[in-house]
Amino acid sequence: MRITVFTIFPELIEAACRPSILGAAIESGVLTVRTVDPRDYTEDRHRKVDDVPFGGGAGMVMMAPPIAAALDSALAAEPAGARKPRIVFLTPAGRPFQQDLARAWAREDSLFLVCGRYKGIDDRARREYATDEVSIGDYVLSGGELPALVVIDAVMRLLPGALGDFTSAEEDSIHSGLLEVPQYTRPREFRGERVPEVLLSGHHENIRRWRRRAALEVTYRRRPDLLERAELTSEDRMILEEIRARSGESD
Ligand code: 9D3
Repeated sequence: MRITVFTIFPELIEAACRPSILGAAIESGVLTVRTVDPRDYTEDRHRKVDDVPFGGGAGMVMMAPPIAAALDSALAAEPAGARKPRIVFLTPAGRPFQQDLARAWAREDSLFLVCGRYKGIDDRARREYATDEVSIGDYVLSGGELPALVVIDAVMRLLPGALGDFTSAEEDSIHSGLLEVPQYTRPREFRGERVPEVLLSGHHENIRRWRRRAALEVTYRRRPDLLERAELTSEDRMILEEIRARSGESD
């Protein structure tokens, strides 16, 4: 897969995408990340990429022409006959980026990630090019670069062959929309707290059941909204009824 990040801070993306940091996917060549700097597509002496907003207001808006020229150049450089890249604009007004999007995007050949700064990007660039628009959450950042890295990390770990010991099929079955179960490693006792006995038993079926119950319990308590979308078996539903009944007793 090829990911192209459009940013006026290429060093920020490149530093984080060094093979030693982003790991196996880049090292093995399954993923290549490159940057395109809209500043290199300006035509004025000052290489200006932003300007004051029409209608007034504080802050600067990224101009459409340098971004458009950068995108046109990268689109023209795509391999002949390749599938069209998704052109993703990172914006606070985008749809929430979630695991289902990461899964879908991991199947693409080429992704363009367009980062804004300041007060965002001239809306005409978005209307002309964006195939997708995503936000990574309801908090204000200073630009789309960290969100782009979040997208890269989430997609990268789903690429076939990216993680030696973890396939996306496993990810789907293990994750299934629930929160993670508590994990333990040595020592067996830490400040008087012992590791749950069942995990030391070697009884795989009991361990599987304990973990499933723990995942259902932690999800019920902290993120009950996730249970509506989770893939639940009839056994899960029975366990949940029990958890609900028990939590009702203690209220
Ligand atoms: C004036 C209204 N602001 C929107 C809340 C404008 C604005 C603020 C911050 C426009 C861009 C930005 C910079 N943020 C991003 O580009 C961004 C972002 C974010 O701030 N939070 C979560 N996800 C994302 S994706 C891109």
